[in-house]
Amino acid sequence: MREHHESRRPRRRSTGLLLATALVLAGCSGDQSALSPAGPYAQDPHDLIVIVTVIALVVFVFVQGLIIYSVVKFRTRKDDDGSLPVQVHGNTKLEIVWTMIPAVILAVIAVPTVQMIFSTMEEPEDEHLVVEVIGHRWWFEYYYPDFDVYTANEMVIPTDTPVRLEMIAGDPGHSQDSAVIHSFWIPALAGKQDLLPNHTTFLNMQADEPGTYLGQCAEYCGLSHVNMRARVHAMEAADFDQWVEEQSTPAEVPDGGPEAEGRELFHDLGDRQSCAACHQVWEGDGARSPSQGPDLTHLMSRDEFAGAIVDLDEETLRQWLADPNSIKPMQYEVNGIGMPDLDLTDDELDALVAYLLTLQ
Ligand code: HEC
Ligand SMILES: [Cu+2]
Repeated sequence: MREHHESRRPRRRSTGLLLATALVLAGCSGDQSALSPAGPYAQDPHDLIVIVTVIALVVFVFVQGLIIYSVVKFRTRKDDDGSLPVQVHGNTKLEIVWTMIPAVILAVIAVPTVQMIFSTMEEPEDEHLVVEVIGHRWWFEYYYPDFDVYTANEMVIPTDTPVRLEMIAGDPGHSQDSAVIHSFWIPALAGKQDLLPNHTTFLNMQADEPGTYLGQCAEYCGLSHVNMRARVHAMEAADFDQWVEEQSTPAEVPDGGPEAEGRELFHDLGDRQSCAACHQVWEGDGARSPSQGPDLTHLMSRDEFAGAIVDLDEETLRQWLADPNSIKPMQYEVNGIGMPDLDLTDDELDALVAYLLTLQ
């Protein structure tokens, strides 16, 4: 029995290893992968990855080949008398050669790599769209300066147009000096670039085809780093123009019912902090301005919320308002980061959710 068990174990282990390897490799392509580029600013780095990998493979096969050759050729034979082979020291020619080869390979790879780093960041020559990306704990805010449009979590872009991201990190209502570094990465559309406090960084992005491209914050940024995702919806130019049109329209003011009650509460929660203190619902008067939390003017035009981690519907919205920490651990009580739990009553929740659902 015991023997039987022992003999089976290695086999099972290798099957597990094989499965694990297959799973890991399966993760290399698909919705969120630099190996499935969907635009020029992702295609060029991808091609560079392929070239570097091929060079590495050639070196690997060559070196491994030499090792295997030596192991086989110079193995201990039956008639071996146990004496050491001739010892060779300090062959200057050889040493220069095997120092030069890697140095030359690295120098050759460095040229396109450095060029690539610049080309993915410098201002595109073609007409392009500018989107400001602001990394907050723990969600991405997007501002379109050309249209004065704010949105969050889901960026919308036209296809076949270079998009220039101007990126910075910061938590509204807090000093820039307390902000943390984030990193914006939509692998199928662009390279990866850090968002820094007090310093703007740039990244170019472009989608060839309409679709939804997934990404996330790629730099550890605290408690809810894992809950900081991003997605990009790319659409044909006409659809994009329509989206801009909709986003530039002020929110409608409900004229009665629980929706109107919800709007009242949104602006006034008695001795608790009002929603409007942190969220903008732009009703057409004055300029739009950034707020501490995501702009909610057209909240319901988005698919998910809270850092693009949950589907946006009536039920999840209600849960978020009732107990935001149950969806996303935040630190509001500790350092004012994130969305506070406002101890809303059931009636208040009903009215607020009814109101939020009107923000199409
Ligand atoms: C102290 C500031 C603050 C107050 C007050 C506040 N929120 Fe928030 N809210 C936030 C922040 C910050 C986020 C983003 C949290 C995250 O995703 O990490 C958020 C997220 C949200 C979201 C999700 C938006 C999205 O696109 O991800 C909704 C909806 C929302 N709040 C509604 C409300 C409502 C309704 C109230 C009033 C009952 C309210 N908030 C009060 C700061 C606040
Ligand atoms: Cu982050």
